Amino acid sequence: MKTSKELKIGNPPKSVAGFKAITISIQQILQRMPFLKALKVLNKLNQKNGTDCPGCAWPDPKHRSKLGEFCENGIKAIAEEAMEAKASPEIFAKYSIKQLQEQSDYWLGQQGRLTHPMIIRPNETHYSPISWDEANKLISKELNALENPNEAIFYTSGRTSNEAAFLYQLFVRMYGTNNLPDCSNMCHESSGAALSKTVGIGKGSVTLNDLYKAELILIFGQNPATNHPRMLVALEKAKKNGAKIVTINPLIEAGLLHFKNPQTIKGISGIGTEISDLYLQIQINEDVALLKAVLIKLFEKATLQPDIIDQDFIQQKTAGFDEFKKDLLSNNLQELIVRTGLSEKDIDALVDLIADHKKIITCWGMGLTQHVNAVDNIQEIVNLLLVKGSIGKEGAGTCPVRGHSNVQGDRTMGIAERPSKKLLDKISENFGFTPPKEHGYSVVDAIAAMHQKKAKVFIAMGGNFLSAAPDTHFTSAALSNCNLTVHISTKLNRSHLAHGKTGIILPSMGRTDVFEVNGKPQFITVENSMGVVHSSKGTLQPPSKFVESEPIIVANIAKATLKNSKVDWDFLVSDYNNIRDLIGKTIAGFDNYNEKIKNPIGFELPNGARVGDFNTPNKKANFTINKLRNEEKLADEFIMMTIRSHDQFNTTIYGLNDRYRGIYNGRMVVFMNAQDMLKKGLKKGNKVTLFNNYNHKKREVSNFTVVPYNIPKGCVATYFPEANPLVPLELIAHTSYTPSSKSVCVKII
Ligand SMILES: Nc1nc2c(c(=O)[nH]1)N[C@H]1C(S)=C(S)[C@@H](COP(=O)(O)OP(=O)(O)OC[C@H]3O[C@@H](n4cnc5c(=O)[nH]c(N)nc54)[C@H](O)[C@@H]3O)O[C@H]1N2
Ligand SMILES: Nc1nc2c(c(=O)[nH]1)N[C@H]1C(S)=C(S)[C@@H](COP(=O)(O)OP(=O)(O)OC[C@H]3O[C@@H](n4cnc5c(=O)[nH]c(N)nc54)[C@H](O)[C@@H]3O)O[C@H]1N2
Ligand code: SF4
Ligand SMILES: [Mo]
Repeated sequence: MKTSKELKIGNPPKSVAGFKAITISIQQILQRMPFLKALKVLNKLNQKNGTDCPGCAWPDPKHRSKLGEFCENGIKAIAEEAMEAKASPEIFAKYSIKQLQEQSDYWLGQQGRLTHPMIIRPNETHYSPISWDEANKLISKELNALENPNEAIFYTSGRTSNEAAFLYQLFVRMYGTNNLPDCSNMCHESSGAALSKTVGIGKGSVTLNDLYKAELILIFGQNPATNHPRMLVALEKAKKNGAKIVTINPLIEAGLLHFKNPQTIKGISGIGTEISDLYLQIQINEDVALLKAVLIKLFEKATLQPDIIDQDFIQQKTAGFDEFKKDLLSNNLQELIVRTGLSEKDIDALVDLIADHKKIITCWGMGLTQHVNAVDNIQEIVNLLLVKGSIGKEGAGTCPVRGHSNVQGDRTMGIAERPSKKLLDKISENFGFTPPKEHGYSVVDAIAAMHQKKAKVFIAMGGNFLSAAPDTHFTSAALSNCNLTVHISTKLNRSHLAHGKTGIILPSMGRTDVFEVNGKPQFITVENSMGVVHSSKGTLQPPSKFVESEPIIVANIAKATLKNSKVDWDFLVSDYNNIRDLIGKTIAGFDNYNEKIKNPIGFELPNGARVGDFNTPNKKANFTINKLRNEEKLADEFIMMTIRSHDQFNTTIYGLNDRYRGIYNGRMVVFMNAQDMLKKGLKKGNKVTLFNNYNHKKREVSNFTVVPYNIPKGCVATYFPEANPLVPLELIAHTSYTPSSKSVCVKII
């Protein structure tokens, strides 16, 4: 990829995937590795007893396609992880930190896999190699020098396996803190908070089979063609079975219009499926207004057709209905409709579909979870499902579509800054120590604590904390304040360049790497977005003999750090079955883990909401009263959402195109409504600065190119992470503390 090419602004296509997805995937992988290596890894990708795709958390169907059970972005994820290039010590000797900081995220990724543990000591300009032993000693020394274990922070990103995550949280709690912020804090935390409170489980309730059986599927704030491409295969199947699909999204996302399935001859030859029957181009963060308007209209309609509401379900299974309905009806319907920016006719069409169907699934992504009132968004969705009795039965329920391939598993394994009493009791029972009860830092708290020098050691199990977090410059200063930063990583990224006084990078194996302990091949396990746990093993030789697997990295840090540890870390990592035995004893649903995992399609974890068993304190599904968006926006401001392009996985930039939005060779763009552009005297291709003034602090990014786009007036979109310097640390969702990175007020000049 030559970055010197000029930005090209074209038209978004009317259809996605098809033959082009295949050719682009092949191109991407062959740019990064030889043909035979590519064949070897793809042959096992998402197959039974094969390698779990390191991309998103979309589940695998029971029957796997012979044409390959993966998508274009799965191939890109594999290509990026298993690429031939190596970020070896020579690269670090050649470039100083300052020089590396000047490079793009794309360039950093293209340097290849990390091969050696590296260190940068106080006042040094370059990273240099260090032995594992020395690195572990140094980490242990810094951790043990802290006055209080709460001065250390242990971040996790969602690619980490169940085994590594379990050991990591155990080590951190034995060390003495619950400071376990996780990438979910920036992602589906709002879903977890809303769903635990309302239906008693912080995960979705549906399975793939439910999607195939649904009559109506509502897709809120999600772009599956890019972020969960095989979801389109499931949606295609649902449509074939008669389901209607409604999309609620400020942007027209091409993949939600029309899909040509590249896993079928029909799709390759150009015949596809219309996905959305109704497309509602809502104003950013007015989903609560839409849901309230829909519910009011549904109740109006029910006066003539009472059976469109499930009275029996409401009576037997729920609590709080009367208060909810009273509050709902106190809203002014016309005001709600105006807020959404939608026509009443479109809202009526949605109401008719909801009234006419009994099996409804709501899917959602970051378009709902990253707002100040994100938890309200999801709770209002639950209200709708409860009114319809559309949860706890086949073909109906909640479907928060998770991001990272094992983000749900990491949480299940106990990566939680606010752990449940049940988990802590089990840990205490099984491991003979009293784990800390005090809540730890979430991502935003962790940044504030490092900035205030209340936290002094930062350790990251994967991820790219600096680029993923809000308020990039503030976060960078926070990390640099630390005495020690440690990144357990597969690839070089920007977080490594905002190191503490001492910075360490520990090179980790990834999903595609094959590994043995004492000559015995090992596998790891993961949980997908629908609560199915299955095994995964790699097929490729790791990039160097100095690269270690995550469980072994954790065990060695734990061994070096903990004095008189009651856990035999060497025994645990001598065979990963030993770790799974302990998980089985500690985490609900994992009894007989080593037996159950032998099933090539894995096993389903218990899920009360799926069967209508609501594990809330009152054992009912709870209606809630939810807030509308109430942040101020000045007349000359826009609401900005930060979204993903088709050529990235979070902060990993695969390339500079976003072909489903017609963008080529660039990422510094701002998508704007043409009428807004006219009003501001802006033309396609103009360069602008975006800024805001939250809490009287100016945050700014410049040199963004204006792109006219089909987006509601008053709304703009930019790419994450380029626009993250504009997201204020303090703009967070209530209850979940998730950064509000989908509704940031900005001015444009
Ligand atoms: N290829 C690829 N796959 C990925 C990722 C990746 O970066 N690349 N990331 C992974 C991760 S960690 C995650 S969490 C998921 C993310 O998957 P998505 O949730 O699909 O991610 P986003 O790109 O953030 O897109 C959010 C969508 O929400 C819409 N939206 C924004 N604001 C609002 C709003 O107020 N209301 C409504 N109704 N819609 C809104 C946007 O227009 C956009 O279509 O994908 C995962 N999969
Ligand atoms: N403005 C804005 N900000 C956002 C978002 C947004 O929509 N808008 N989305 C948020 C969301 S949903 C999420 S999930 C976060 C993502 O936040 P993170 O999970 O922290 O970020 P990633 O970009 O996924 O992390 C990529 C890095 O992980 C490392 N890595 C990859 N695979 C492995 C592995 O197998 N093992 C180890 N040890 N390391 C590995 C590599 O070094 C790579 O550079 O970002 C959030 N930030
Ligand atoms: S849908 Fe997600 S998990 Fe499946 S192959 Fe594509 S990126 Fe990988
Ligand atoms: Mo995510």
